[in-house]
Amino acid sequence: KTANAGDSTKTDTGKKVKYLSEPLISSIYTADPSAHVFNGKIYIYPSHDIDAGIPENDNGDHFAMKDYHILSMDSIGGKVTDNGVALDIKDIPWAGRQLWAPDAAYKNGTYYLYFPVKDKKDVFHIGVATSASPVGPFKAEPEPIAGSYSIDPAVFTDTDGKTYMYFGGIWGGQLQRWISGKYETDGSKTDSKQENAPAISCKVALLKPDMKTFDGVAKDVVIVDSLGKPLLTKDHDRRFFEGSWMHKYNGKYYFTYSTGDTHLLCYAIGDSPLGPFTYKGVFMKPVQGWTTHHSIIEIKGKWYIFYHDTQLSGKTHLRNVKVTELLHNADGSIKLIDPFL
Ligand code: FUB
Repeated sequence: KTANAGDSTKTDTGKKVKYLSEPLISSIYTADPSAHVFNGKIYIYPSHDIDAGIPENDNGDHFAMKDYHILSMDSIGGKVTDNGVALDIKDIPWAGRQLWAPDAAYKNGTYYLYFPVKDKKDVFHIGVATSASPVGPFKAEPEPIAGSYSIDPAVFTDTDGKTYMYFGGIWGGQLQRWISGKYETDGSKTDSKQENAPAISCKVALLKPDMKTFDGVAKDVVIVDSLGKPLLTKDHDRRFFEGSWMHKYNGKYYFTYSTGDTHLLCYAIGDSPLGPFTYKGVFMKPVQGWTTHHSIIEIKGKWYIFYHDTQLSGKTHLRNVKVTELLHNADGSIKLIDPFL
């Protein structure tokens, strides 16, 4: 498949539009791009979307991915290389199905790939695999990270060297089934069902220096409104759904995430990587396709957002990753991005 710069297409609403940016690669479908700068080069850790022939449903069964390919580029706008299979589901001893959005980190000569996958009982956990190369191949640990559950790991190393993992996603990501501390097999398919209660939070865990284990039990990433009150379950335009990321800008911690069924990317700012975070607003309008998932990096003094849409396929489970500049305003707010011109 090829994409021509400036292609216009019909969105889900039937309106003709032009995209803000073009797919980074069109030889395979890629999504959920977690970008990092290692040794001055850009590496993108995406999901590798495939058509497994599974009908679309609210559980996300149609996202039936089986391996990861890591993309690399020397600079924004430069050639994008697909570095081939970095990890295959068949080489993860505990995995059942659905390799979803991964992330990566580097420490002391080793690259760590963090990945969510359902175990053989169909319960999502997060695993870790290691390699001496940023593009793999990666070797998976025999078990998931103890105390991990749900999806969408996002790993952030602070300027003091401490590394945190943010994780979780409601609905198909199963986070709502862990409210009691144990997985409820017949639990809710969506959220807590308590409309006026605080929304289910993303989780955050400090990683031990080995980068493979949690240092204690994961905690809630609390998002409050301008009055200091936690966002509520019914607040679908603002509450956390999935796809978290963390970046630090001017000494403040920016927790960014997707609102899922309302298709927005939002941000909340805090004074600590553990929060609480005050909701600030939407920074990206809905993309084409149901899901929206991003990462944010700084390179050569500029900030960029990596994201995905469905420009190449028009199908929600066959996505393509993109990049565009992200601007912080003088007051610390993020300039709203419209993925369509
Ligand atoms: O790619 C599968 C799932 O779709 C991800 O885990 C979510 O964040 C959403 O993008």
